[in-house]
Amino acid sequence: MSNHGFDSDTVTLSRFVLAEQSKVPTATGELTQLLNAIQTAVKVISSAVRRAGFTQLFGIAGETNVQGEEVKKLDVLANELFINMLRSSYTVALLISEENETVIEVETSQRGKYIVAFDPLDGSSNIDCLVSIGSIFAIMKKEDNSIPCLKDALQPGTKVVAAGYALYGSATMMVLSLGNSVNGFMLDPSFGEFILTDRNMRIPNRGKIYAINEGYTSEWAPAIREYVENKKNPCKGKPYNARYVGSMVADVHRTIKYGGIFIYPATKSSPNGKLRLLYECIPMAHVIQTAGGLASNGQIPILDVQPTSLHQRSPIFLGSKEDVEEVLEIIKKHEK
Ligand code: P6P
Repeated sequence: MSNHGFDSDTVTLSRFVLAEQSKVPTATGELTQLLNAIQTAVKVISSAVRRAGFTQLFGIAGETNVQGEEVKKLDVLANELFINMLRSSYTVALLISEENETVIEVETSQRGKYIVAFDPLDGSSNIDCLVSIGSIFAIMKKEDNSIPCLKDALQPGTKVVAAGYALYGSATMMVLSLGNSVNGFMLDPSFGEFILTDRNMRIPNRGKIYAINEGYTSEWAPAIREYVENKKNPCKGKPYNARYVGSMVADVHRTIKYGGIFIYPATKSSPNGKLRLLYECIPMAHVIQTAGGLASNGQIPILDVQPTSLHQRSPIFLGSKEDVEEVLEIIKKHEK
């Protein structure tokens, strides 16, 4: 008998998180509430990203569209959505955003026990050519009852309780790591819910793809040049494929699905790399490590790095365990 094409027992993201919450006797439900707030922000961003082309949402802030309405840049809209949805979830004590120079405070009456670092719309420079972009987030706990401040934001990735991203690609997908497993949820626009499509995502132990911006080859350290050369002209085996979207969420998602490595190294012009530690490197490292891969800054695991400032950058080597170990060995060899 037809179910009219609908699954009468579909596992939505909300249902999945509730089920995970029920496994933790001390759970208060705040994390579930927080993740639902992020879900709402992502659903609106997804809709805005898909409509951007028609209503010139991606225009420069301050312009008006054909209806004479004030248009906001998509990343301004995305940032406001994350802030408003999270503040009104009564689950967060402090917010850190790629778009805000300082920490974002939360009214005392609205505070909860979590801290969220997020990049509301990463890769937004790609929106005008319709390349996939994403939102990235990491969730930590406020460790004490003091007034929330900068020190609460500067926690190492080992303190992250949940992390994930939304990918606004050919479909909109949320990938969520709760520390024990990574699960992927596809947005079904026909009824506006994220449906579990990729249960317990695991990254292959080794891949055949390397992702790095080779435009900076002249600025790389010798170890990076040696590694990339080995991928192109290996002493044995076949060369790797080169893939680089230039949108971190798209490059990382492909790396989890197919295996391989994503690298944004230190360069002469960016001696600490370009990607931000708190809301790009740490969340992606949490997802990759929970999925069985590795994420390093070239010296130590990304999750072990002690942040010292909100917007600090970090080199990142992320992906399949054997691929990351291979580049780290070459880095070590060059340090001798
Ligand atoms: P480059 C996008 O601007 C971004 O922040 C990341 O999403 C992406 O991985 C990186 O920068 C691309 O940087 O220097 O290769 O253009």
